[in-house]
Amino acid sequence: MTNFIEKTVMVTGASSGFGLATAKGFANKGYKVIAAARRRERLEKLQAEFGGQVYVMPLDVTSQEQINRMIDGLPENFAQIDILVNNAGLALGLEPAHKAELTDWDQMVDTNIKGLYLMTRKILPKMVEHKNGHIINIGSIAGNYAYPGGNAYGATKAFVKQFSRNLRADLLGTQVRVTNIEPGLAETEFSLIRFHGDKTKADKVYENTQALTANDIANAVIWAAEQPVHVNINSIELMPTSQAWAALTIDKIQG
Ligand code: NDP
Ligand code: 8X3
Repeated sequence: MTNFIEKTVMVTGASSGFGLATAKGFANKGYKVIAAARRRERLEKLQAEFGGQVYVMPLDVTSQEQINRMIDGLPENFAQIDILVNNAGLALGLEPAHKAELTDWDQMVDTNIKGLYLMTRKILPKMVEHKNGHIINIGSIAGNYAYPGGNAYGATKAFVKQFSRNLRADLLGTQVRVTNIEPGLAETEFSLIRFHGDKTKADKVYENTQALTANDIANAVIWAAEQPVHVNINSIELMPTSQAWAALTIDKIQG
């Protein structure tokens, strides 16, 4: 551990991927970290690495009751959250809309939209009261560009984009900052979850290419957080060099 900065960052989805890398990145820089996710045992490993600098919060962000109880129950030395990284989220399925599972859509909406706004609404008032805070949301390029099978997932990330912008409009004059990080292809457990545990299918997504890493996203989050307080990074869209846009497609009548 390096020098201890008296700032507290809360990261949701800190048990894997971007969230884990972000929690570690902040902890390595000396921040106090509240690590939240459903899988407590993974969070405990993080705590074993950093000790009392990390507070483990077993939390399902879709539950308002859990959010209220956990945030209200924070020990005094973690109670003032300076930075909230709303990272918990997931994609489920890559089927076209007419074949998609409604339960998958429900879970994506409950986590990526509702979980994100419940967390924000709970933590924001204290930030505004203290005239200090930073909400960093993890959106996606899927919120900017349509792709086959992106249907509800991309729409949840479009929500994250516009919610982030509208937060900025509401928070003008409060000194509270808002940033939307929009990554492209990044290798984490994301595809394993998307394909309901099918590892062969998940591995294929990252095969023969160089995707972004979780650390690349953590670096973007931490960079945005560490800009001087008069600078608000509205959004960062990042892709691996190996990813770009495709042409629009046209359905031709077969002659
Ligand atoms: P991972 O699957 O590796 O991590 C997802 C994290 O979200 C896990 O820690 C998981 O923890 C947590 N999570 C999921 N549901 C809940 C819930 N209900 N309550 C609390 N935590 C939850 O994927 P990534 O790191 O890749 O994904 C992180 C974010 O980045 C997501 O919002 C995703 O949409 C976004 N993203 C990912 C991209 C990619 O290509 N990987 C690109 C662009 C955006 P647990 O299961 O323990 O609760
Ligand atoms: C994750 C990136 O392109 O798989 O948000 O939707 S993508």
